[in-house]
This record gives sequence, structure tokens and C-alpha cells, in this order.
Amino acid sequence: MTQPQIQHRTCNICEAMCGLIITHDDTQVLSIKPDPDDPLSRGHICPKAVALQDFRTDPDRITKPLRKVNGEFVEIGWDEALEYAAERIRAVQSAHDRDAVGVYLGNPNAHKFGNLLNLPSLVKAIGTSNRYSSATADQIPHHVASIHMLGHPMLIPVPDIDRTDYMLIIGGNPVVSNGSMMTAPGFGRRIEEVKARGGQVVVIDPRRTETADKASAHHFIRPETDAFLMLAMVHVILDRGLVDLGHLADRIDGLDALKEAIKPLTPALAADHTGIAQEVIEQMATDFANAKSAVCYARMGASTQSFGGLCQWASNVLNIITGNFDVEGGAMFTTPALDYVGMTSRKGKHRTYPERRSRVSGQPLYNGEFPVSVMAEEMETPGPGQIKALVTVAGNPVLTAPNGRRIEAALEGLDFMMSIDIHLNDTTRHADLILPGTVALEEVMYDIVFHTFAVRNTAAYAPAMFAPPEGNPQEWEVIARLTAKLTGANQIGPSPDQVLSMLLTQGFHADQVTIPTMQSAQGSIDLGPMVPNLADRLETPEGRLDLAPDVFLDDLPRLLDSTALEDEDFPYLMIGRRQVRSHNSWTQNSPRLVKGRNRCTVQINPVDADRLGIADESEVQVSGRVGSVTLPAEITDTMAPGVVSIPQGWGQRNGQLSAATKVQTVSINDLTDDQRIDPISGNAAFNGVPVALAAVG
Ligand SMILES: Nc1nc2c(c(=O)[nH]1)N[C@H]1C(S)=C(S)[C@@H](COP(=O)(O)OP(=O)(O)OC[C@H]3O[C@@H](n4cnc5c(=O)[nH]c(N)nc54)[C@H](O)[C@@H]3O)O[C@H]1N2
Ligand SMILES: Nc1nc2c(c(=O)[nH]1)N[C@H]1C(S)=C(S)[C@@H](COP(=O)(O)OP(=O)(O)OC[C@H]3O[C@@H](n4cnc5c(=O)[nH]c(N)nc54)[C@H](O)[C@@H]3O)O[C@H]1N2
Ligand code: SF4
Ligand SMILES: [Mo]
Repeated sequence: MTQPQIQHRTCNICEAMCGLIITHDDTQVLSIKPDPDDPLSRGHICPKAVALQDFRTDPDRITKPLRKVNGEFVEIGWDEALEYAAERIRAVQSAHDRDAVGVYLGNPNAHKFGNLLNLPSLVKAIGTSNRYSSATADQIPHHVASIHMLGHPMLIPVPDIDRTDYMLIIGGNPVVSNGSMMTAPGFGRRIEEVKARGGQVVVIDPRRTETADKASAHHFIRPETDAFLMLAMVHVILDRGLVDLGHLADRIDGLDALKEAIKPLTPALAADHTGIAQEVIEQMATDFANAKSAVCYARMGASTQSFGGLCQWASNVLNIITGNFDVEGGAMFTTPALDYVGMTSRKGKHRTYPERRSRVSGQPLYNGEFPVSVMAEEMETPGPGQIKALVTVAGNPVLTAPNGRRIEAALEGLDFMMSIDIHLNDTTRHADLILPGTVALEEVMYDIVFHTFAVRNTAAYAPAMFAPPEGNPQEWEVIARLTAKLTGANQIGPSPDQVLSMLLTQGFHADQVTIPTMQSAQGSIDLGPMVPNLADRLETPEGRLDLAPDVFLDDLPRLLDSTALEDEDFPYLMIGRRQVRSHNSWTQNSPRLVKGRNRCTVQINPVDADRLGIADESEVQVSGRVGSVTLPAEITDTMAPGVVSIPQGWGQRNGQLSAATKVQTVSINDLTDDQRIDPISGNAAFNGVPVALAAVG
């Protein structure tokens, strides 16, 4: 055994980028502790950080290429595997067309620097327009709002929570999730600090969440009615002459069109739809406008719903018309060391959006990707452009996409499927070939994406801590080698380190942030709080900010027509839930994370449970248009009446990954409906799914 060594690195599991201090020797991790001096996370970690080591030593981890022969996976060599992959991809394309090979990229890629740098070349080499990712199960409404209002999908407003006086949180549970499109580790402490300086945090959620418990106030809302609420607040602010466009005033267009468009969106109407009293809505609007600084933050609950596009637009409008955009304490824009927006600038370019529409049901394409909701129909529906083969990289759509079992059935009909993954799970078990990936501790760490969304500018780099399993190339190299096989190149491109060094010279902190300075820093480098900068960075062709893009105004009639009528067959509304000790669908094999009672329960309000004769912990059948599941009830007044919640990420049917849980759990996406979609952005509407409940036995 070698002498213990210490490495500072940021955690790659969720978006929070917590600073870690890891003690290790040549073969194993000895301890994982929070870095108290990290300028962003300030000593915060969650239980998942310690599990980082488990993903490396997981006995079920795939470490050799697996090829399916007569229905059984057999180990094969790397050269043979890459050769086979390239040959099958090209064979399917020769038999059909280039678009016959679909690509699905999952969430872990966003945290894997080498993948992010190399996947675009792989996708280009495959040459397909059938591209999908978890982004349309998650966040595309944010990008769509930024594209239409600010001109660039990655110019994302981030709440300046550390200086705000009033924060309105709509459909986010950052005390559990640690923030999303808002990297904000230790959110509970950050809320305490807002309150300690005399500010307020108000939470709007159909569930009284862990975040709501720490906030100054919480209001239940009927799922999918948030656009009514936010637009009614805008209505009040306009009506009472509380508008203040601040320093961006001479760059903002569309105020008159906005005024006209939202006339019908009154607080009385919003009260009807949301279930929040009219006086409360009016008070929230005036409090927001009168606060020294304020910020509205609308997330998952407001984006993965039928009005996701309108919600993200409305949230931006609230911040802009109250002078809380690009100013301290409001919604601000980061200046990261790796300037992704600058690298991909659209300044002066006229483009039309959506870029395309999908073949079968005409859903919009943004950022070069079709909505994951249409992936099944694109596999099932014959004709030119039909998906006949699929490549997944770090994704598990059978458990994470709406109506995932429809995707699962469609996978069975493919001519070829391959996955780059570390697990055999409900998605990858359908592959003809699995190439093993490498885990975080075997790779360099630099976060390209989440520095762009962080509430404070920092930069951190760490080299790989361990070698990959014997014979396994680093994952970026697997991707690069497959690309080379497809293009016929006899060499792979530069290493992630080489690319990073180059990109940092073009960023906002080129003088201060290089790989050597980050390595000698012993933890994250502090680059300070966010600073106003939007005036020079607007990416619309004319460099102006549009308050009232047509794409949103044109969707208002659909909102106004939506009725709160109850569906007789499915009278309850289902929403999702995130949990502290799991991450999406892939951490359920870590014994230290899954230990304890079964957390895959349906939460039901006591009044509803009473009416249905459902006892706590008894089995309940939950059914919707696409499927039905049975799981234990958890009766709790944290749920709004009429709304039930099931956690996401469970329900692995393949025995292997559920070994650690011992109990059979269910997947919420056996119930979510691929036909429920936000037509503006194409995002899946996971929330507000109509369901029926019945006691079992
Ligand atoms: N109903 C409902 N559905 C949801 C959500 C919800 O709130 N409600 N949330 C949505 C959101 S926000 C997201 S981001 C998506 C996520 O959707 P996905 O990205 O499809 O799913 P993950 O669970 O993140 O699956 C990650 C996959 O990557 C593999 N993996 C993990 N680490 C590595 C690695 O280092 N290398 C490789 N090659 N593979 C790795 C895992 O084994 C797993 O197969 O789910 C969405 N689905
Ligand atoms: N522990 C843990 N942390 C995670 C993850 C994880 O799986 N586990 N996943 C990571 C990922 S990929 C992401 S994208 C982020 C997401 O992070 P968040 O955006 O914080 O997501 P959730 O925790 O799902 O919170 C969504 C909230 O919306 C509420 N909600 C549902 N429907 C509605 C509605 O119609 N209106 C309103 N107002 N609220 C509604 C839900 O009750 C829930 O409290 O979390 C990340 N962090
Ligand atoms: S909050 Fe997220 S980044 Fe921080 S330790 Fe937990 S999983 Fe890692
Ligand atoms: Mo996500």
C-alpha cells in the first residue's frame, strides 16, 4: 500500500459542484470530506458525495465490452467491440438512411468534461438528425425562453440568492436537489441567511417540501397553473404602475405588447385556477415589486409541465419589469472561466426557431435535439427517417422518459442498439453491445456546464485519481475511438486537458485560471460574486431584449382555454419527487444510499386517503392513461389535497440493480404520458398527470 494522498475535487453527481477533500491511496478511497474553504459550497456536502467511491467499486459495474450473442451477453475485446459498433451503425444506415440511427445522451454527460468535448464529433460522424437527450425531460423551456428573449440558449439567468431580499421559488426543491439551473450547494443555509438579513423566501408548490419548511411562507398550488400565477403578478405590477426597467430600459422591446396580451390574466382568474387567494397573489406581486431586490426562480415543477415555455417566459418577465434583471440580488449572469456562450456566440446571426419539427407529430426541435417524448413514435412509425438503431450514452430513458415502457417495447424492434454505460439496467439490457464507461474518480474533473449556472463564479480542476479498470480506456477515449472508426481517421483528437487549456485562454478569467493555477489552488478558485454584464452580452441579432416574443404570446389562448375541470376517470393529479439519497435512476445500487425503509411510496393527503379508505403503508394501485403501478401509501398533510407524489428514478425491473434495495420498487414513468408535452418547447409534462387511486386488497 502507498502513502495516503489528498485530492481536492468538486463532486460531479448533481449540479451543486460541492468542494470535496478526498483521502486515498493507490487502490482505494480512504475518506471523502467536505471542503470547508470552498468558496461556493462552504463545507456543504450531501450523503451522495461519500457514495462517489461506490460507483467505482460497484460489483455490478460493467468493466468489459459486452456483446449479445443468442440473447446472452458475452465479453469481447475492445478492438472487436469498436469495429462491431462502427460496422453495425453503417450497415443500418446503408440499409435505410443516415437518420435511421438515433442517439440519446443522458444526464451524467453534463458532468463529464471529456464526454462533452467528444460527443459532438461522434454525433457528427454518425451524421443523424435523430438526436435526443435528457434536456427535453428537464430544462428545454429555460433554453427556449433565453433563445427568444436574449438570443442564446445558454444565457441563463441565475438567482443571486446570496444578496437578494426576496426570493420566490416556484416548482423547485433546492434543499433536496441543491439547485438546478442554479448551482447553489447548501441551499438551506442560504435561505437562513436571506431571512437573517431581513429578507423573505416564498415557496409555491403542491407539496410542502423540505425547502418550504425552511422558507418564510409556502402556498399550495394546483399543478400546471403556475403561468396564471406569475402572469397575474405581472398584471398587478403593470396595473399599479410598479414597472421599473432599470439599467436595461433602453434595450428592452415589447412592453406595450406585453401589457395588451396579459389583460385577461387577472389575479381573480389566477386565484380560480391556482387555488391561491386573490389577496395573496396581489400581496406577492406588490412585495416582489417593492422589495429592494427580488428574484423569481421557476424550476422543474414549472418547466416539466404542459405550460413550461410560458412559465419560463413569465418568470423572466417578472424579474425584468421589476428592475431585477442583471442586478445584484436579482437574476444575474455568470462570467465563467470557460465562456460557453462566447465560444458559441450567435451575435448578428438571424435564425428561425424552432429549428425543425419532428417527423411524426411535428414537435419542435431546439438546440439540435428532438423531444425525448417523441422517441418511441419515431422508432415505431415506418418511413424515411424512422429510427432503426439507437446509441445511448449515459442515459436510461426506459426509466426516465415519459411512458418509458413504450420506449422499452420499441427498443425490442430495433435492428441494432448500443450503449456506453456502467450498468446493465432497464435500458442497456436491450443493447446488442455495451461499451463500459469510466467513473468520475477515474477522470479529470472540470465542470463546463455548471459553472455557467452557479450563484458565484469559481473554477476547479482535478486530475484522475485512479486508473480505469484493466484494459478500459477513459470514456472520452472510447467515444473518440468510435468516432475515428466511423470517419476512418487513424488518430483520435486532442486530450480533454489540451482542449481545456486552450478554451480557458478565451474565457473571462484567462489571466487567473489555467490548469496549473487550478491545480496548485488546493480547492476551487474564488472568482467572486456575479456582476452586471448583460447589456454587452445580449445575443439577439440587434442586441436587444424582447419582453414579448410572439411564440409566447401566441400560446396564451391555450393557457386561457385550459380548464380546471376534473377528469372523472382520473380525478387526482400526480407529481414527481426527488430524494436526498438518490440521483435520478442510477444511484440505487449503492447500499449506503438505499439502506433503510422503502422510500418509493405514493404520498397522499389524509383527506383523500380517508375518502378512498387507504391506510398508511398499505398498498395502493395508481393508474393513468398509459399504465398502472402498485406501491405503498404514505399519508401526509405535506401533500395538497387532490395531488399525489411518487419519487422518480426507481422501478428497475432487471434484478441486478435492485439487489441493494431488496424490494421491488416502481417507476413513475410507467404512469407519465408521452402525449403530455409543452408544445412550445417540446418538454415532457411529467407533472399534473391525471391518475386514479385504489386501495389494494
Ligand atoms: N417522472 C419524472 N421523470 C424524470 C424526472 C422527473 O423529475 N420526473 N427528471 C428528469 C430529469 S431532470 C433528468 S436529468 C432525466 C435523467 O434521465 P437520464 O439521463 O436518461 O437518466 P439517469 O438516471 O441520469 O441515467 C444515467 C445513466 O448513465 C449511467 N451512468 C452513470 N454514470 C455514468 C458514467 O460515468 N458513464 C457512463 N457512460 N454512464 C454512466 C447510468 O448507469 C444510467 O444508465 O430524468 C428525467 N425524468
Ligand atoms: N437528491 C437529488 N438531487 C438532485 C437530483 C436527484 O435525483 N436527487 N436530480 C438532479 C437533477 S437532474 C435536476 S434537473 C434537479 C432538479 O431540481 P429541482 O428543480 O429542485 O427539482 P425537484 O426536486 O424535482 O423539485 C420540483 C418541485 O416542483 C414541485 N411541483 C411539481 N409540479 C408542480 C407544479 O405544477 N407547480 C409547482 N409550482 N410545483 C410543482 C414538486 O413538488 C417539487 O417540489 O435536481 C438535481 N439534484
Ligand atoms: S449536493 Fe450534489 S454536488 Fe454536493 S455532494 Fe451532494 S451530490 Fe455532490
Ligand atoms: Mo435533470
